[in-house]
Amino acid sequence: MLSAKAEPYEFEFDPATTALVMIDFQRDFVYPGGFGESLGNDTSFLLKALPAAERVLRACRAAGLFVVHTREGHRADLSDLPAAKYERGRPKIHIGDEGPMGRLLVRGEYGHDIVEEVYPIAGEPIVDKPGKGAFYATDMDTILKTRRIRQLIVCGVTTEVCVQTSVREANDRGYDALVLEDCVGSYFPAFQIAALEMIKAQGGIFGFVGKSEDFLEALGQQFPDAVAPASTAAATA
Ligand code: C5J
Repeated sequence: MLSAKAEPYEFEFDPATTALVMIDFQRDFVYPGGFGESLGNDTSFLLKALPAAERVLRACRAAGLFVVHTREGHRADLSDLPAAKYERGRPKIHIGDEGPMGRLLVRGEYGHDIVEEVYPIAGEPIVDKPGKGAFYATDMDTILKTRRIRQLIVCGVTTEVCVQTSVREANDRGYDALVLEDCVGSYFPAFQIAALEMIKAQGGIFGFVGKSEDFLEALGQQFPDAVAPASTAAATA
């Protein structure tokens, strides 16, 4: 069992039963012209989470951890899009309308897909979800239980919406989740802080919060090569 510095206390995890969950790193959220911007948000805030999330993803791959990605989006015919979600925010451009990256939040469109920096590779399932939570109307729980996963390391966007909803759902299903605070992003600095506080309050009411460097240090106890910077790994190979 490895132990990573975290709040409210150390996060203990067994790499064999731990999955990295990468939530909604989609162009529609992190780039201008997508769904996030259609709701009036400044997307540049979310890009801050990408470099650390990419480092964690590379290390987890090298250490052999199971990796799962999620995407929020809808069927091309919008048959799984509730009217309430379509109308909410009274945006000028709605889900399903044509934008500069294709139809907003529609599966198969360029904007719906994951950004290159953290793009899934073979063996990493992508869970397409119609809602905010990774477990609602998806096979996420089946995928994790089939691999006997019990602990989750969580990166993604946005902190107070899809990340937090997914962590709450994971908690109710018996998983322990560690949210890496520098690997999650919000359009609202105040919500970033509040969302992370909520997770770790009351003794970790629905999870743990830590920093990527502390998680990587813990992972490096068992897999030193996996967390070594690329140049160091090459020099020692
Ligand atoms: C939102 C998400 N913010 N992925 N989705 O609508 O957090």
